[in-house]
Formats: sequence, C-alpha cells, structure tokens
Amino acid sequence: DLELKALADRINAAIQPWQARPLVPGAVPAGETVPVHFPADRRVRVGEWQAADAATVDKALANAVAAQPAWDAVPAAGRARILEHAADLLQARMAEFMALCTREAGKTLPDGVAEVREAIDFLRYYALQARRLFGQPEKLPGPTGESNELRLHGRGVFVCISPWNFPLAIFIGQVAAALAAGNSVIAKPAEQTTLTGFHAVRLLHEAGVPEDVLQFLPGDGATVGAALTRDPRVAGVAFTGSTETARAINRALAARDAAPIGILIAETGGQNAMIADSSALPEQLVKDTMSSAFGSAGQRCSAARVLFVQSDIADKVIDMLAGAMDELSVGDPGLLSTDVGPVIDADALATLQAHAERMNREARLIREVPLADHCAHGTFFAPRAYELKSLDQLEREVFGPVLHVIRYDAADLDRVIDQINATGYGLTLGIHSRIDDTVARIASRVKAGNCYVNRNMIGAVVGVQPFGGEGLSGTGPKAGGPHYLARFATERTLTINTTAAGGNASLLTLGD
Ligand code: UN1
Repeated sequence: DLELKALADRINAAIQPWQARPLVPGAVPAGETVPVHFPADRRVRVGEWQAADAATVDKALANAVAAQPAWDAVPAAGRARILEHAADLLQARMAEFMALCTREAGKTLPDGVAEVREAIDFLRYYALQARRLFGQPEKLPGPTGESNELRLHGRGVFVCISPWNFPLAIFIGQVAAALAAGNSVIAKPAEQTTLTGFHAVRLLHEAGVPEDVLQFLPGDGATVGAALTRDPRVAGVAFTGSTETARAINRALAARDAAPIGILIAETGGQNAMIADSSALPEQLVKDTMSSAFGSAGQRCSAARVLFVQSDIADKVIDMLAGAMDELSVGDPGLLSTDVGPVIDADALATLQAHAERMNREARLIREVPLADHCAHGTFFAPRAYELKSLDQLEREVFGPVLHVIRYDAADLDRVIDQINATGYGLTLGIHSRIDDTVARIASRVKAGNCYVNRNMIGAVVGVQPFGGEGLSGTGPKAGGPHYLARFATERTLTINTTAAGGNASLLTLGD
C-alpha cells in the first residue's frame, strides 16, 4: 500500500528531539528534565520533557478554579465547535501524531492510525453528546402552576490521568469529555507518553480551548498525581490505569476533609477470557485470538489473557495457534511488516520476564516467538503462549503479549463461568460458538462490560461499542457511550411557581 508506505517514511524521518513542559499560564516551571528514548531502540533519544514542580501544580489549580465558570457559561454548541475543530486539526496532522505514538510508545503503524482515528472519534462524539445533553434544559412535566427543568453544568475542576497504552486516544477522550461538560481540566499524562500528551494539549489550545481551561501537568504519580487528587479544589478525576492506582485515587479523594465529595470515573484492568466451545470455527477462533492476545503487544486492557477451549477441539486449536505464532513478526514498530512492537519500558519488561519464569516452571510452554538480534537494544518481550491447568495459576493481570490456554470439558462450562467471575474483574469477554443457547448462557452469566461473539475482543468503536468494565475493572460509565458525559456534570433542577403573586415569569428566561 503506497500511501501507507509514504506515511511510514515520513514518520521514520520524523526522529526529532520532541520537547514537552508544563502548560500553566503564569507559572515558571522549575521541575527536573526527563529524557525519552525509543522503546524499540533505547539508544535513540526521542526527546525530553520537564516535570511540574509543587508550585506549578498549585498555580494550575488556582488557574483552573478561576477559569471554570466562564467556560461553563459558554453554550454547549460553542464548546462542541472547538472540539470539532480539534478533530479537523488532528486529521490534518495524522502523520505527526502517528510518529509520536511510534517513537514514544513503540506503537506499530496500524496501531498509530487507529490511535489517531479513535481520538478524532472521541472529539466528534463528545461534541455531539454535548449538544444533545447540554444544549437545552430538559423541561419536566409537573403540576399546573409550576415549571420544572433540569440543567447540566460542569462540576468544576476535573483532573484527567491517562495511560501510556493509548497515549492519544484515551488522553483526548477523557479531556474532551471533561471539557465538553463544562469543566476546566488539568491533564496529567502517563510519564511514559508525556510528549504525545503535550502535543495533544497544544492542538486543543490551537483549536480554541483557552489555556487556563485546559492545563498540562507532566510528572510522576507520587508528586503530581497525588498532589492533585488530595487537593480540595478538585471536583473529580477521570482515570485509566491500574486497579491499585484507582483505589489510591479514591482514597485520596475521600480523605479530603471539608472538601466537596469528589467523584472518580475509573477504567482499570481485566483478566479477560475467550471461551470457545467445540462448535467454534477453528480458523476464525485462531485469527481472533491472535489479534486479541498479541495485537498492540498485548498492551490493551481489553486484550485476551486466557483462552478456555473445549477439550474436543483443544489439540487442533493449540497446534494452529502455535503455527500462527510462528508467523508473527516482532520488531521495529516503524516497519510496515511488524505485527508486534516493544513493550513500553524496562519495568514492564521485567514484570513480564518474572511472569514467564514462573510460567516456565508451572505451566506448559506452547510457543515462544524467538526475537531477532536487532531487538536486543529495545524493551522487547518474546510473545508466548502457555497451557495452564486452571485460572488460579494466574495471580494478576499480565499486561503484555502472553496468552494462557486452558482446556475444559463440556460438562464444566458453568465452572469456567464461575472461575472467570471469581477473578473479580469484569472487562471484556470473547465467545466463539455457533450454538445460540451456549452464547446466551455465557453472555448472561459472565460479568463483563464488553462481550464479543465470534469475533476478536479488542478495538471497541466509539459511539457504537461503549467501552468499560465493572467490579475490579472500573466504575463506569462507559467511555464512548451515551451516559459518559453526564457523569462529568452536575444536575441542577429549577422549579418556579408560575402562579405566585407578582409572578416569577421573568425568571423563566434564567440562563437561556
Ligand atoms: C485500555 O486498554 O486501556 O477496546 C482500554 C479496546 C480499547 C481498550 C482501551 N478501547 O481495545
């Protein structure tokens, strides 16, 4: 594909020293400088960024408080137009943002395209929802002589803490929703993908978001994240990342004495299963399992971690999986031929290696994809698949290109369902079966936010497949769904006695 090849060449030529810093009007940031290296070759320096110091965090909060009422007073259509303008700018700068995703996060080119497209979808979708929900007050029927209406307003200052695995899409999704609802926003990117976040914020400013309404605070969770979430000026936090961090944020919000009760919108991890019975079409099952487990180097919270396969077809499916894994190309994410790029950093690699060491002792290795020599300079983890006896052998979410396969007998399907539910997570679920009753039984009993039947189990489409989990996987509401925006808002009911002496009719125009 010539067009994609030209794009790839531009992206690979774009090895420039990117820079990022806090974006806080009136502050003179004095934090330390952090270098950024290409995950596929740590010898390549991609850029550097300056972390926010405590005084900059404080100034950002003061700015955000001061700026919010005027932003909330902008009609929803005005806020929506700015987000739509940002979507147009992003479309025009696709190659630049793909380059950032590849160089900073190690994303493959197809993943980079998907990333930019999803960010654009979030901007347009939340703009649409803002017009629908915030455009007009909702008139509510009531007794004669009274008028009742419901209006939505921004809650105040919203902090958006985003993950490195979708450095543009989820970053922009959270920020766009909080802005659309009339909040001022402080965006704290994942440290690993600060450069991408910085350029996204600059683009939103260029589209028309005032600089004090959207501020950018790079830094680590302990310094910047914790300072924000314990501050009484913060009305709410949108967070995507680990379950442990979500709990810590929840505790910090709750511990703020004399502060408004803060709300948390969290999307966290999963222990996602694919269940395949003997009626599954093996070719389709293997293709969908491969993309769900190894796509994006398994670094999606939606990824398939466990394949439960009915014993009757297990040997055949495992053979086919091993064969498909032999075809995987692991390497430079800037090459069009690459299927699996590096993992995000040395910590992620060490965690995966420790898991593999345990699995090598306790499980049967189905396949390990050998790494080419050039992978030695990057944080590459060889994709692998293991056969386990039981789901209990997995302690926690394994965030990388590792698939675990477990056989089950037809009579044990209910036990499989119970085991999946017993993990406490409830994010994605895959079902491969041609038997409608089986599909219905599994889908109705497994607690999972997103259930996919006879297809892969990643890549939820904004506005069409609202995404998010339950239990240990998150609080909801679902990102890219019709209820997400309302959670960023507070509701105000206005009730007027229209028969009162002197009449309050003039009030009816309040706020219009
Ligand atoms: C995440 O990986 O943090 O459906 C969540 C999908 C993506 C998952 C995003 N929207 O695969």
